[in-house]
Amino acid sequence: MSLTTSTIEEYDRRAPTPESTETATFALGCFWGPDGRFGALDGVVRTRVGYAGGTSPDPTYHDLGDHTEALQVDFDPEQRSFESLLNLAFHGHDHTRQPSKRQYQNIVFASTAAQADTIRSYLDARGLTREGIATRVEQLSAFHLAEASHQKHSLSGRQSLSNTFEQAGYDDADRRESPAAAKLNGYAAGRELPAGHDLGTSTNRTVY
Ligand code: MHO
Repeated sequence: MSLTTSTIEEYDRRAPTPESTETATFALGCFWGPDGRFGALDGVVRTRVGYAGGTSPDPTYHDLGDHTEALQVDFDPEQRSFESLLNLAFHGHDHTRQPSKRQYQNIVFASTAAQADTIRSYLDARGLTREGIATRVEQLSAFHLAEASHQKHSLSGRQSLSNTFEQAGYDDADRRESPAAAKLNGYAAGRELPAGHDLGTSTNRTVY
């Protein structure tokens, strides 16, 4: 494993710009897990965790109000579809029941009319309706960023990886929005990174 500051900087420089990505928002229980799961995927460029689904104006981790822990995924529509993310979201939870705590409920958000259509046809194709499932299907009204300590949480547990971001001069917001951090957070959470996105995590082995 040889992560260097220039590996991070170079990866982030080459990543699709925020203007060329689309954003999907899901609430799937504690947001640490899905941050790593989705961040590791090919075609997912940036991730961030926060609070959504409620009306309280200023939620924090210790005072969520009526909000739920949620994840935002910026994806490159040329490499990955909203539907594939939706499919992963549905495979990552039980749509027949909700945790009793609002903090951990499952919500599929639509932020555009096209996403709302995709959600409707996804459910239709499976004989489901938004009223017939426990999972909430909602229009996204606001996404409130969670505290820096919750962003890329698995990555924070890997001192040597985390230090490299610091050495590269990344502040909390830079790290949160870093495409390299999304991938390395997935790696730190135990996910395999797609070819071309391993950032030096896979050691080259000589095959005899
Ligand atoms: N019980 C977990 C939940 C954290 S998650 C961000 C913990 O505190 O370790 O809700």
